[in-house]
Formats: sequence, C-alpha cells, structure tokens
Amino acid sequence: MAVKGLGGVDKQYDGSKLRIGIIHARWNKKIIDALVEGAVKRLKEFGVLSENIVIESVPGSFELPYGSKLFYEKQKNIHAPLDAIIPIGVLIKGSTMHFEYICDSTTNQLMKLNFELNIPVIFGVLTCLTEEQAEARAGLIEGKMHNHGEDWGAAAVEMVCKFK
Ligand code: RBF
Repeated sequence: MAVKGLGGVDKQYDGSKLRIGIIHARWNKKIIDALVEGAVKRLKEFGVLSENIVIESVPGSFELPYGSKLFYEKQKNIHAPLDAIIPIGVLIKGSTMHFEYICDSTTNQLMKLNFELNIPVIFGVLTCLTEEQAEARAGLIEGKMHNHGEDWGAAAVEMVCKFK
C-alpha cells in the first residue's frame, strides 16, 4: 500500500541551529491554525527553538509567494536570516475559476522562489475540492488523515540539513 505523508524521515536531523519562517494566509483560518500548529510541533521535535520559528501572515494564498520573498528579505536585513520558509495556505474550490488561477500561479511562483532565494521553500498549500478534504488534511477529522503541517515542518528541516 502507498505510504501517504512523509512517515519517518530517514534521519533525525538536528534543527537546533536553524531559523525557520512560517508565513500563512488568513483565509480558512481554522484549518490554517491547525496546519501551522502541526508544522511548529514537528519543527520543535527536530530541536528548532521557539525563538527561531518566526511566524508571519498575509491575506490570502495568492499573496504567499511575494510575501515569502519580502519576509526573507526583511529577516536578512535584520541579520536574522531564515534557513527555510514554509508558506501555508488553504485553497478551496468555489463556483468560479478563481481556485484554478490562484492554485496555478501560487504553486508556480513558490517553486521558482526556491531557486530565486536559494533556500528551501516548502509547498504548504492545500488545494482541495471541499472544506472537508482540507479539514481532513489538517488532522481536524478524527481518525481520517494526519496533519500535513507536520510533514511540512519535517520537509523544511530535512531540506536544510541533508545537503550540508
Ligand atoms: N485565498 C485563500 O487562501 N484560499 C481561498 O480559498 C481563496 N479563495 C478565494 C476566492 C475568491 C473568489 C477570491 C476573490 C479570493 C480568494 N482568496 C483565497 C484570496 C486570494 O488568495 C487573495 O488574497 C485575494 O485575491 C487578494 O489578492
């Protein structure tokens, strides 16, 4: 059977020296809060210190790519550079084409940002057809799925540490 989610990462990386930025959209706030909580929990399990987990927000998912870039630059300018960024958003399909356009542009720009900033920019965006699907992926429906925010926290630490 296929393994969904990261499962155990291959090595317990040491995140104690890392500084990680989480930038989240505010649309679908209840689900966002659960995902952010999951990411923070996992980062801490890898030893990332609370004071080195910096959380920022933007209005919606469409703002995540540019918001991430500004966030990165601001932290660099105050001499507290980020090792990785986890942009978190929840997109839920509505009755118009907005969903498709925002999903497409946001995904493409977040991918490009990895190369532009030269740090890992994790894909912490849920693109769901229903609210229930998103809630399940945020661990909000008992016994259904795990909180994907935890995977994003683990992915950030692995991507910074693995190639050092
Ligand atoms: N932002 C999200 O993060 N998730 C959504 O599901 C979402 N749906 C939207 C649907 C419509 C019709 C509009 C106009 C905006 C939506 N946004 C959503 C907000 C979008 O990402 C952005 O913040 C605004 O368009 C302002 O640039």
